[in-house]
Amino acid sequence: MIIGARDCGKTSLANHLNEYEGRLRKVQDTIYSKYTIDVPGSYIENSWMYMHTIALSQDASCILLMVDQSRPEAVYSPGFARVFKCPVIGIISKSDINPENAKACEDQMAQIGVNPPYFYISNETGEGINELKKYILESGWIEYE
Ligand SMILES: Nc1nc2c(ncn2[C@@H]2O[C@H](COP(=O)(O)OP(=O)(O)O)[C@@H](O)[C@H]2O)c(=O)[nH]1
Ligand SMILES: [Mg+2]
Repeated sequence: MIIGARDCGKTSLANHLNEYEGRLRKVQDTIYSKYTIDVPGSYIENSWMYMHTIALSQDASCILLMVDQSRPEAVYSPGFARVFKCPVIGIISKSDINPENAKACEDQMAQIGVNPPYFYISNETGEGINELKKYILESGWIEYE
């Protein structure tokens, strides 16, 4: 399950993980695909909607929690990551831009309660995507054909 603010790159990452090469769809709904649940950014940006994210996480084997390197303002409540029963992986997205924000993103991950290692990924250059896939596969949390 992929969570993060609007435009942080959730759907682009889901497309990479599902090996989908079609057009990038912008929708407000939860998108269930072969390997991913793509959660609307509004569920994260409005803390009163956290219950929806928590409910959806019942179907997830792990959470990919994204922080956007190009917009490092805090979007999650402190400690939010600790509500999930499944493992939470910290993803710092858009690693191709604003590298000066990397430290702020890692500080934010720690605030949210996500433990390292954090994965820097770029949907544009492909940086970090294979490493992330390998990490998830080797974890044994999901079956990936
Ligand atoms: N530079 C850069 N842009 C990205 C990256 N990932 C997504 N984008 C762009 O950011 C915008 C939002 O991406 P999208 O995947 O729809 O984000 P979502 O709203 O979280 O699902 C789109 O214009 C993407 O092309 C990335 O890794 N680097
Ligand atoms: Mg999206």
